[in-house]
Amino acid sequence: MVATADYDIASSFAAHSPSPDSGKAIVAVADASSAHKYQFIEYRAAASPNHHKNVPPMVTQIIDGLTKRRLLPTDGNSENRSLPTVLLYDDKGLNLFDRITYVPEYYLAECEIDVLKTRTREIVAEIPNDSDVIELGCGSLRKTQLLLDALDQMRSGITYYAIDVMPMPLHSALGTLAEKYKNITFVALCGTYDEVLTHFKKATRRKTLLWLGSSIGNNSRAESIEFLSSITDNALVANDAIIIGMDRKKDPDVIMAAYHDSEGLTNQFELNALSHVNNIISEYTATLKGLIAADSVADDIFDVEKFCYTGDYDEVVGRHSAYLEAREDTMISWPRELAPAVERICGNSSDIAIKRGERIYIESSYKYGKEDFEILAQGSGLVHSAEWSDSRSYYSLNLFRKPRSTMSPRTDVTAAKGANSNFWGSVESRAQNPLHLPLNVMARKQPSTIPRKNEWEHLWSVWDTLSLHIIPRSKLLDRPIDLRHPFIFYLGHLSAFADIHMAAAECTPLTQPESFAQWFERGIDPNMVDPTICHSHSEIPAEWPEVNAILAYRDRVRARITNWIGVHDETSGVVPTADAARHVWMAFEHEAMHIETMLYMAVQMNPAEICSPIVTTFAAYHGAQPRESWISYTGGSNILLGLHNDSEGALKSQMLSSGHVFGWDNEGPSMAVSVKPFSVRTQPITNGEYLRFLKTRLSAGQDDCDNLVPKSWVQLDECGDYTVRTVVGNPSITSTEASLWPVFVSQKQATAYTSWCGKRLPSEAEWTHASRTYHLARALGKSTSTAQNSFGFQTSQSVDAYLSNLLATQGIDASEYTRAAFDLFVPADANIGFAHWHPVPEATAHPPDAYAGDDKENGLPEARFIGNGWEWTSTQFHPFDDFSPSEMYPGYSADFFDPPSTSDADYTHYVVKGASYATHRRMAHRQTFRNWYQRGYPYVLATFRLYRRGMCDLEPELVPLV
Ligand code: AVJ
Repeated sequence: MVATADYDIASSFAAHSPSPDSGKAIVAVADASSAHKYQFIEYRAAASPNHHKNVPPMVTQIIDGLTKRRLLPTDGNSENRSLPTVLLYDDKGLNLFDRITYVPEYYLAECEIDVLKTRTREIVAEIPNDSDVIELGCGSLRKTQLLLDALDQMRSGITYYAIDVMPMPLHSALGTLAEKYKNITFVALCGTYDEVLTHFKKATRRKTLLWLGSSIGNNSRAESIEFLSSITDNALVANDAIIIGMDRKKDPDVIMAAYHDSEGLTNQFELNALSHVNNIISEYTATLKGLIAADSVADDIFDVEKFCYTGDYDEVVGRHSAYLEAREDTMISWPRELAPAVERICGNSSDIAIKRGERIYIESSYKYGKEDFEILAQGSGLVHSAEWSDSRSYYSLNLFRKPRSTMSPRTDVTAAKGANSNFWGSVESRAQNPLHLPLNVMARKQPSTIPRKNEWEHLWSVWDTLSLHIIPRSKLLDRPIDLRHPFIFYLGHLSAFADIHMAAAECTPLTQPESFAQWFERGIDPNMVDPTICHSHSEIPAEWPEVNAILAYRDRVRARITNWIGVHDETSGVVPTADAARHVWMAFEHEAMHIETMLYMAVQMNPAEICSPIVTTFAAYHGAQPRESWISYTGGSNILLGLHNDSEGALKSQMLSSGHVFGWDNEGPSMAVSVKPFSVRTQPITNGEYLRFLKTRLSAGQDDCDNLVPKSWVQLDECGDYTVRTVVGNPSITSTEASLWPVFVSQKQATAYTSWCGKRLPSEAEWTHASRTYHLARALGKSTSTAQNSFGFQTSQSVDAYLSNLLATQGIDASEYTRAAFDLFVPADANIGFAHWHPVPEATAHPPDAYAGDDKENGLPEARFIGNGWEWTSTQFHPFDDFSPSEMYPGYSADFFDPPSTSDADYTHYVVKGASYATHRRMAHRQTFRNWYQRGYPYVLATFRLYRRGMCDLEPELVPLV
């Protein structure tokens, strides 16, 4: 990790102290001339006594980098010698960099200052009174002061900490600041981030970390995730925030100009690293000779004159790389005194011949796109909760918060740090590769055939947040949805259901008390039209057991699960039977589904009684309308629905095979259907659009309006402004981003809307075909670079035809994918698994970014079929042909199929597809997962989008009425 914000070479020399508290000395700096002081806390471990005998780490790194050629992170296939980036920042380098921040081409500095100036109120709103603000690195006074000005005026009780490995920059910065801001307490922390930051874990005050200046850009994506992960784990508690300055992906010419300024400052700045190397080496050689550095004869290893600076921008990766290139053949000759060290590091100490044109890598500057913010957040256990950017969207400050709990698996960066991975997971993991797709579309990590231990732990932490924090103890007997039991039932239900299936998997007795398995086995879902109609369910006890007794039971069941997973873990080699694995999967997905049920029940509580799981601010909405776009599909006659290889009967008594995918009984057996040409709007109907529909109906004097008001809304006043229900607050539909969220309604309400505008809901088959085709085309389009793929998506083309072309470039027969139940290629920034605790604006509702780095070159309109909300279909919930109910849980689906003779008008349950923000990632990825609800059920996190028959281009009148 390059020590950053405003760098210091010494970071690399600093020793790492194992315990943050060990070498700590508090030195209060008393400036005699002033009453205003700052505290100076020393965290650096005392220099080790035999330090001088060892080769300094920086010298070692220099030798190592110059003697070995490496594939640099994400650098394709060119191997280069390299120098540590931090070498750019000696005194001269710092000065040059400071001058760079004033040249017009280097827009980053100006943009950051612009953001700090224009968005001050929003930024300060995120920093509470009596909290700590901690800057990583000792920031430039120019921008730090902008923030401190505002904090000084608008906040009280703020302590500002600056961290640096060297004392001098701290003294000079804090000396000035402490003098200027009487309202703020200043503390200097001297040490590496590792040394200093753990100190804050114990702090009781709220805190906001600042990592400004696009310093993050010097680290590869994997390094950034690794660094932020460790901050999340070691320095942050729930609701703490980190604000990171990030340069956005944009027009490559703009970026190239920033790193090749006309005044030639960047050139001097980069080349200065070579002089810095010369200084470090000759200083060290002098100490070996026993001379004082100043007296030594220069032993320059580089002939700086023979090098020039070159840089290039990789648009796909989003990274500028800087190199020092030899202008003619030259030698790196090691001083004699250094020979033993060089020999030890690389095996021989001969001079290095550098050929003309060879490039030595020195620096990367990574740029970020919209999707990258989410990948970074989720990969490091954070929630991306705000972006403040300048008017051109060139640069942004991004606010990330640590949530109380998360279902996002951390990114495994070990693989990504390897040399040749320029793909950082913008498509999530998938189960199989039945189409033999190119490896770069495949995720690094395959999902396991049984749920992993950490996935269970994620489930449990989210469940506990929901059931024990969001819903206060005093409300556990409440019943916000009268078609459901009180909350407390579900507290017992999850454990009882899991226990029954674990007992079956292990052929062992139920966990004590066994009565819990009876009372809590099955909940209720009565018919809404006739509530006396209800499937069989548990008899509820006269009085609910004590909460603590239920929690103790929960813990015993969890221990049992942990134990089973430990025994059958992938690495253990103990393979379970397919039956046992199915029981465990049922327990897992059942629990995941109930998290969502509990969430939408909590959403229906009195908002004043909900304890928010994370501090969230909703962005203001300025009235920009969603950008409408439609895409078409040709369809076909042999499109397969459902999972074909998970027949409970056929797998009985077999061992679980690797790569096996679990599905519920209603997902099989697979069935071929045909789909006629159709078109679909790329984004679902938003709250804003639905509100306009409602108002139109009202003004037309329609009397069904009460039934049309979504239960996901709360009416504020008679004038008809509404807010949207979430567990993190109730944002207004007219004045916040909630206007651009998909609306959550019942299927009846959805149908009222579609018929009002002359469209319809999709069938299950259409939805399935649309989503899997689209997301595969999208992923493949991204991975096959424009070079290979000279054709882009044509607006008049169908998505399936476009996909066929793409597949053909890979030698894959297009008909294959309509027959395979592979996991969906869910974009990594999909709002699933509580990436956010609320919906987010539909991507296409944003005005197009200056340069989003999206699928621009391929021209495929952006759409998301997965995440935010489930989607209603027009398909009645019937079994597939030859369905047989699971023997392990016979009523799971069968209890909800209406009798085949039911007339369409009376049909109760309809299929819902996709995933909401509260849906577990595993289920969100499984294209065959089928959900169902009664069509009048208004509480589910389900939205809808418009479909119509035929291709868009054949139907020129296809302009939506809204
Ligand atoms: C200080 C890392 C933000 O990468 O843009 C400026 C350094 N290098 N010109 C960047 C830099 C070349 C800068 N950062």
